[in-house]
Amino acid sequence: MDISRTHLIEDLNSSMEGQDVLFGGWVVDLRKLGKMAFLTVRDVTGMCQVIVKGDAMSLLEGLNRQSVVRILGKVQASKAKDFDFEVSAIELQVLAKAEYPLPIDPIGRLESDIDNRLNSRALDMRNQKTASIFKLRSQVLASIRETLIKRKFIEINTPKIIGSASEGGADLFSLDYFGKQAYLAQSPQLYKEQMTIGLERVFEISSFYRAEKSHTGRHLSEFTSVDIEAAMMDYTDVMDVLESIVVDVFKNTAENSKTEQQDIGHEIKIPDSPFERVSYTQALEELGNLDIKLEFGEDLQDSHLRSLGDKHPGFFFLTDWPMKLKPFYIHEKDDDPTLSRSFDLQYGYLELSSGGRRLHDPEQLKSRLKEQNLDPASFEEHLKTFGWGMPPHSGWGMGLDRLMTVLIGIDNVREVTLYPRDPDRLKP
Ligand code: AMO
Repeated sequence: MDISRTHLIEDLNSSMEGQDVLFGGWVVDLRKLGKMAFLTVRDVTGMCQVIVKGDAMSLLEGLNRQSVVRILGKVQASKAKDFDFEVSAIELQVLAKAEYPLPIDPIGRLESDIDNRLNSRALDMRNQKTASIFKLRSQVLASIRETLIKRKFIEINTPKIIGSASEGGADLFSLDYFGKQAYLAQSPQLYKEQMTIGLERVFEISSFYRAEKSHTGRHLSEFTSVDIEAAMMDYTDVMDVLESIVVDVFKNTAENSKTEQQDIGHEIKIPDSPFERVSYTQALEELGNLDIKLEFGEDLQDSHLRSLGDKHPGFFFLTDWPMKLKPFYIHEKDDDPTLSRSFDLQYGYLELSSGGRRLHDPEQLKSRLKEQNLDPASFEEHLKTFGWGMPPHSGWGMGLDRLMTVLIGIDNVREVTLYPRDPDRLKP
């Protein structure tokens, strides 16, 4: 069966009157009026009206909406108010029938809740709002890659099946690996640091895994992380890289996704920069002024972050966290070793990214592991690379799913993840 097409729907226009075109798509709407029928057909690029008359009418018998058709037709002027041209079908081929009724209404006339849409996720992609979210996600990924490659970062792929934890012991999914204990990577932390030895500036965009029993709009068991690591950069340098990535994402999508913004009903606004920088110590003061008293060294809980977020509603960096709250690989400050060269990027209360300068001295790293009750022996493979001329380096990891929720102004990562995994969802 020939399934080729000469045009995508976005290529068709009223100046092509009289021209024969061959295109395909799914039937969004179908109205029969006596001896003729009006079809609205969509492909991924657009929608057009098709007039069917004569012999082809018999093919429409029992044809449900959302079925896939291929049409050979002639472009002509249209009297319809929504279309300035239409296609008069010469031949119509039904390539795939859709069943009736479908589990969700992909036109979105009947609103389905998120669980029903996730259960029929592939069909949900015919909902233009959903499709636009994932078209935007693709633009965001392209923008991030463009910014990083311009800055001489090299894209890498690190293993997801690993023999020891990258972020310490908690929240690990374990699995049987030919009789040995293995884990799903929580982050590319150790590998990306190692790569600075020869590649200097690396990045990875990939799925990582956290066995957190969290039921929130911002936690997934499998999330997409954008990670960078760079030799000869301090934490403030990689904060600048992060800020330019975020600003570029907003600029590129604001300009190049007018249709998508219309479909999702949200206008993307470019954030002001530079982003505000608030130190942990300042944050404690600000909370103190709100009568929320915290001791130095206490972690900021969700409620504290919400209070800070009310004061700083957009993007801001929270910097210089106490060392005791940070993972073993983070470097202390020279002037005050109780503080770290580290940061989180917040959007209001929401943590989008965390990162910092890393320890690169093998002896310091070994003692830090012991201080944190981690066994240097299980980090042997990692530690040995630090004797091979490990440059000073810094980096960060950013949750792409969380960034997407900010970009499109919603508060559930499940909306921006194709097939989300959380403690209650393993299928489809
Ligand atoms: P961290 O654990 O803070 O740091 O993770 C970095 C960012 O990843 C996102 N994230 C998540 N998103 C959705 N669901 C989750 N369960 C989830 N867990 C984390 C967040 C978070 O800010 N190795 C360090 C980063 C570094 O220092 O380079 C790390 O993994 O947006």
